[in-house]
Amino acid sequence: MAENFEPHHILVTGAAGFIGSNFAHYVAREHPEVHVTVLDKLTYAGNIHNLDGIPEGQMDFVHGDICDAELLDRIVPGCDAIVHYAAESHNDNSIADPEPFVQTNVVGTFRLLEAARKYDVRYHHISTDEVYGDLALDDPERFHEGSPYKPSSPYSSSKAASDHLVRAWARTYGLRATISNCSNNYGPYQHVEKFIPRQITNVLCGIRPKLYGDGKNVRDWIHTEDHSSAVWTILTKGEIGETYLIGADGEKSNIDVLRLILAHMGKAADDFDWVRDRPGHDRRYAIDSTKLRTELGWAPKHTDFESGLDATIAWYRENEDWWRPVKEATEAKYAKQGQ
Ligand code: NAD
Ligand code: TDX
Repeated sequence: MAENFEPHHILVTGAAGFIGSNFAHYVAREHPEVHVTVLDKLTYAGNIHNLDGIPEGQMDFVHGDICDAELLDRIVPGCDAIVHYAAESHNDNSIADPEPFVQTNVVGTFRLLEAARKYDVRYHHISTDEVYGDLALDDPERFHEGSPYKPSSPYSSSKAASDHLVRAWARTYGLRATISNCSNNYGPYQHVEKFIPRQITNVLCGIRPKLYGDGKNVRDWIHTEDHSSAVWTILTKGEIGETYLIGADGEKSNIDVLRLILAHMGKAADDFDWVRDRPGHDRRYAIDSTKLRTELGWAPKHTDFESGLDATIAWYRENEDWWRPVKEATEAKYAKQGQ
């Protein structure tokens, strides 16, 4: 195991979004001695209120673009680590309009790597299991650190490109970098464009949930808090230059997840619409996280998906003010796509 790294001041990009804000809350709660600087462009997916409750002295917020090299020159030198979450993150959007994905996910990562290299700052890269493509439903294999890259969508290919940049910067320039590839996250603050919050808020609005294709596609669900603890573990104990896969053995078909949501919200099992499939729709993701568990001693805490889902449903019920302002526009966009 590598020597422990003790960060004092972390730059967290994209922390006004879903997973980054959960990580900022996690650090503020579990490691209050660490200062967090958030850099976020506040795109449609960012909401500064996701950071409400983090004590002022522990965090500062910079509104800006990761592609802005001059801005990075001002904020990176004061930090001893960068944890890079900022991204265009939604597959369906990447199919409708891929350009922002190349700009933010590829060019933005390049700018951050250059800043990390210039100021010799430790860098942790947040990526996705989607870079490995998909698995057949009956394949006994799961993704592992040696799986070949085979991305399917403009989103996942832009994330794959960014992973390759990080590997090259680590090998060629000796950048102190690590990478993690995580499976599908769920929990509070997730945008209503994504599968689980879309269906929960549809039910709350009296709209029938929408299921793509045959509903048999499988995702490997992990609670976002477990993703945060894994990233913290890799940042502080991970071996420089290494990649770690993050997953919590949460494989479920979309139709099973939807039926759980319907049951937990008092709806009939067939109270949803089948809609047009996503072009290029990945069939199944599944993560083998043995390396992270055995080498770094990490384990997930939220191992009961149904109780995590219940808590997530309760969060959306209690936080209608948070999601209501963006719900209508999100559904209008889907309606145009026949989804
Ligand atoms: P999100 O869309 O909820 O949030 C993205 C955040 O990045 C937003 O706050 C947005 O304003 C910000 N941002 C976008 N472009 C920016 C730019 N150019 N400069 C600065 N900020 C910018 O995304 P998420 O679901 O929280 O995903 C976060 C990261 O985790 C992404 O890198 C994603 O690829 C990765 N990931 C997500 C999942 C998942 O299930 N959602 C799983 C594995 C990995
Ligand atoms: O309305 C829907 N109906 C439906 O059946 C939506 C929005 C989705 N789906 C299906 C498509 C997928 O099989 O549900 C599954 C999950 O869809 P998304 O929430 O869009 O997630 P996914 O495409 O799997 O990607 C997510 O996990 C990996 C994140 O959005 C990525 O950022 C992450 O890298």
